[in-house]
Amino acid sequence: MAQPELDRLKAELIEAIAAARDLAQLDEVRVKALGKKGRVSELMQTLGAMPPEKRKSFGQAVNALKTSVSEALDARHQVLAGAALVEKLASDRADISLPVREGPLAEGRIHPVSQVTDEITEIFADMGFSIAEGPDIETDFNNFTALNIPPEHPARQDHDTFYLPAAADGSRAVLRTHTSPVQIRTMLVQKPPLRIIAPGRVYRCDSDQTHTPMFHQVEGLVIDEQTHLGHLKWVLEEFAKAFFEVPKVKMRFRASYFPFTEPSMEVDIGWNRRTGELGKGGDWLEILGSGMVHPRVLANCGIDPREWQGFAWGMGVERIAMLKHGMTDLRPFFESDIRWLRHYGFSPLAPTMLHEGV
Ligand code: 2NL
Repeated sequence: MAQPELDRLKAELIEAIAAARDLAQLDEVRVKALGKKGRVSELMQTLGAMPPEKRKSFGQAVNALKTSVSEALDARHQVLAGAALVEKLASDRADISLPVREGPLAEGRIHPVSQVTDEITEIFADMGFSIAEGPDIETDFNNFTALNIPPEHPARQDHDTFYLPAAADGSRAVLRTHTSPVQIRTMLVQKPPLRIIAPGRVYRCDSDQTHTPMFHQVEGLVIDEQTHLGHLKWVLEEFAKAFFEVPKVKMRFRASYFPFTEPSMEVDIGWNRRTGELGKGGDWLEILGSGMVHPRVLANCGIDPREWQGFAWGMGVERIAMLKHGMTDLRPFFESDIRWLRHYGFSPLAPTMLHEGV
């Protein structure tokens, strides 16, 4: 190939470079010219077959062509890249008015059972109670016998107990039907005075509109030398004011029966059926059961009832959550329906509202 042909090729390639409208087209031109099988590379490959005297000058000419084409490609690349950037800046706008998408901490919700358990526990913790926990699978002694519910006692039937298969010695473990066994365990290993609160899951073989086979309780226990019914009433009144966030609460202590307390009392708070207000009004809502610890229960736990006395109470977490938050149905607590959770769940970022009314 002679110089005029090389010049023509150069002109042709330079024209193609100038004609490239964008970076993709320019790259096509680059590959066709300088790529492995491109026009310039093809010329380079012909060098080997040339006589040495021609090879040198032709090689220099092809190299010059290659340099010119490379420079033209670079220059065009700069122009096209600049134009591409200008276009991107013009079209690619960040919409800074777009709201930030909420992360898991803002979008997740705390289940009402967790929220209400924490609120109850915190109120008693503020009064000086310690939190005690125990296993869901209990011995028959801790769940029943120690609590003055011997094997033939009719209250065993009321509890609708889930029994585990009998062990080799004939003993049968149970799913605890209340969190009282946690208090029994504490009394068996700690010396009084005691002030403990026992939150947790409990199980009863019962399932309908108002009962689920698993639910939650918080129980409380005070053991001291002189502690009496007046202390029980004060503690529960302070609790009701803090929990229901009211400065005053109308309360009623109604005589009742539990095998593990004597006397036993159910506690109601005032309720205005029309407005839904809690703490006042002409109607009553039961919130918990309570009483003075039965002397036999103390004796069963190695505590001398002539030296010590105490009071205890127990409340259902779902029930008290429903009262506070105007929920009408128990079942959605355990259905994991995201719409219910969004509606009734609590934001982890919301400040706590405890003691507002106190
Ligand atoms: C209720 C009633 C109650 C207790 C629980 C208790 C525990 C010990 C000794 C004596 Cl170790 N009592 N707990 C006392 C009275 C009532 O619960 O209706 N709960 C939902």
